[in-house]
Amino acid sequence: MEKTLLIIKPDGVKQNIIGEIVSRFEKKGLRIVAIKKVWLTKAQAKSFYIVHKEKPFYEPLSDFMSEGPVVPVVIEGAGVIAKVREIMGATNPANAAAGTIRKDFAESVERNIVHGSDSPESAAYEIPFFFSAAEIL
Ligand code: DAT
Ligand code: MG
Repeated sequence: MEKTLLIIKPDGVKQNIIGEIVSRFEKKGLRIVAIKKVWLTKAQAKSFYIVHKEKPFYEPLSDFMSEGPVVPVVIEGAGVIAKVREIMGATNPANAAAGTIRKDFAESVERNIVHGSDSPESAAYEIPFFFSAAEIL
């Protein structure tokens, strides 16, 4: 079964909406197969987002992702990578569709509440970044 990595970013944790976000995926029939809370170091955040190392937003993004605890979540279901991206909404909340997580809660493109894997290749890097096989149930 397809799996993806979601992260509730520091702004989502601060807003106290972990349960609200997780329930949106459960209500769509997707299953939570792993979840934890961790506080990344800046070095860990940079390593997670290594694919963006040439982008102008790489440093501020890594600062933001290490400013407080985050909640990584592994979600499972048929077509889950695309479904989770749809429920999240567009990267920039100004462009996100009504009823998406980013439209409802994000303040800006820099602080946009959630991360979701964008492909099977990304998920294959991102899930083991946070979870061992024994933690995915
Ligand atoms: P997504 O998180 O929707 O997959 P992405 O992979 O292109 O988007 O970028 C990763 C994160 O980097 C994104 O969630 C927020 C930040 N980011 C992206 N584009 C940005 C921009 N133009 N300015 C500032 N931050 C940006
Ligand atoms: Mg991305």
